[in-house]
Parts: sequence; structure tokens; C-alpha cells
Amino acid sequence: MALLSFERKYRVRGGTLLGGDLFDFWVGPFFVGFFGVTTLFCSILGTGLIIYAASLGPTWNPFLISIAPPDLKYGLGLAPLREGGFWQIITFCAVGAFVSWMLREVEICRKLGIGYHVPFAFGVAIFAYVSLVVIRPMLLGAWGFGFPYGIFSHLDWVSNTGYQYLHFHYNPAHMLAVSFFFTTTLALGLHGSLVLSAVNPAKGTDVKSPEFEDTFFRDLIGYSIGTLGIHRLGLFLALNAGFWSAICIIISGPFWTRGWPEWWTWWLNLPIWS
Ligand code: UQ2
Repeated sequence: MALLSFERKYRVRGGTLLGGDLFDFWVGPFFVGFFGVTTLFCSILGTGLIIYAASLGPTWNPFLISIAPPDLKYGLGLAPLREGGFWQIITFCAVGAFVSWMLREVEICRKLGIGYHVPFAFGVAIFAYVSLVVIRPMLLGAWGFGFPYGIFSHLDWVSNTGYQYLHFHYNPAHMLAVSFFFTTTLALGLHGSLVLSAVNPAKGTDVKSPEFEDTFFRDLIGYSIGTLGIHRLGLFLALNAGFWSAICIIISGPFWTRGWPEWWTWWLNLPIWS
């Protein structure tokens, strides 16, 4: 069955958050909506500004292009375009595009009568980005604390910011984030391989049912989390990875200014050791 004829019965009117029926239509396979228009506007303007700001720079080497945030002396004010103003407008466009995309997902969920899990999950990813370029800079009092938009330059920023706290891996929220990232890959590795092992069998053999998947893990470790459960676990792990990433950078500076290894002195200072 052609995808579009299958989709037709789900192309229902309504569910929009803004604009009513005005933008309630599709262009080819894509739902537009008010937030489709704002997504397009923000992303075209933002990308155009990135290219224009890059054209004013010293290089077209894709690894070296960098659009830097303003100097710290500009605080939370607006900077001249070539001194961080481009970065500020590009950041505004990026947040506008990401939030518009999330709200367009919400409108599609409302049309279909499904849960808001996907826009919620995307919201956690947006939160991690906004922590770096809006929340932490505002808490520290200058847009200059945001990271520069460039391939090598943002790597340098991450390295420098990490060393500013001596050893960033001692940041407890960073530890949680890293552990959740790794556990997410473990869960997706287990899930992807298990599903393929059952539903993509060798030529001439039968597709197996979920009971085979349960039985594999019951034989292996005495427990199966179940077909719904693995997706709940996966979402939980992935959301926590993004959430603790946001927390680990927000607390670095605004709430802890010394080296992260020193934070652990609370453990050594526990009265139980004396
Ligand atoms: C499972 C199950 C699935 C799965 C997977 C499991 C039938 C198709 C991968 C096994 C997962 C377990 C035991 C949880 C592992 C825990 C962590 C923290 C990684 O039982 O049900 O559905 O895909």
C-alpha cells in the first residue's frame, strides 16, 4: 500500500495550538501548521546568518569556521554583529527553530490522539542545548560563556571549560550523564539485536514471536523486561542522559567554582572516618 494513501485517513483537521485552520495543511508528505512556518523561518534565517558570518571570517575550511559569542565585557547586553552579535541572533534562531519543531510535533500528536512522548523527549535535548548557551551564560552574567559555533572551536571550548574545573569527570552530574549515555547504548544494543534476531531470520525460516524474545532473556539472566518495558527503559535512560548533561554544566560555575575533584572532600570529611 502506498504510504500516502495509507496516511490519508490520519490526515485529520484540528489539534493545532496556534493559527487555527490557517496553516492546517500539508505540503507533500509534510504537515505545515503555524510552527512549520516558524521552523522554516528560523532555520533559513539562522543558516543564512551562519553562512554570512562565516564569509566574513578568515577561512572556508569547514573544520576551522567559527562564529564566536561576544566578549565577556558585553555581559548580558547586545553586542555588535561582528563581535558576537551574529552568535546572539544565530542562537535566538536556533532556539526558535528547535522549539517550533517541538511544538509542531505536539500538534501532530494532538491530531493523531497519541501521547506527547516524542516532543517531551526532544524537549530534553533542547534543554541540554539551552543550558549551554542561555541558562548558564545568564546565571554567570555574560553571553560570552556560551560555546562558539565551529567544529574545532567548540571542541576547544569543551576542553578548556573542563580543565577550568581541573577534572570534569569528577563532576557527579557528569558521571550520571555518562553512565546513562553508556547504559542507553547497552539497552539499544540489546534491543536492536534481540528484535532483529527474532523478526529477520535466515532465508526460509520463520519470523519468531515476542515469546521467543522473552525466553532468550529468561534463559540468559532469568528475567525479561518485556516488549513494552524495554521501550520505557530506553526512553528513561535516554532522557536521563540528556537531563544530567544539562545539570552537570549548569552547576559548573553558577553553583560550584572550584575543581570538581575537590567536591568529593565531603566524603573524606564524613565523621565516620574519625
Ligand atoms: C527484553 C525484551 C525486549 C528487549 C530486551 C529485553 C522481550 C523485545 C533487550 C532484555 C532487557 C533487559 C533484561 C533489561 C536490561 C537492563 C538494562 C539496564 C540495560 O526483555 O522483552 O523486547 O528488547
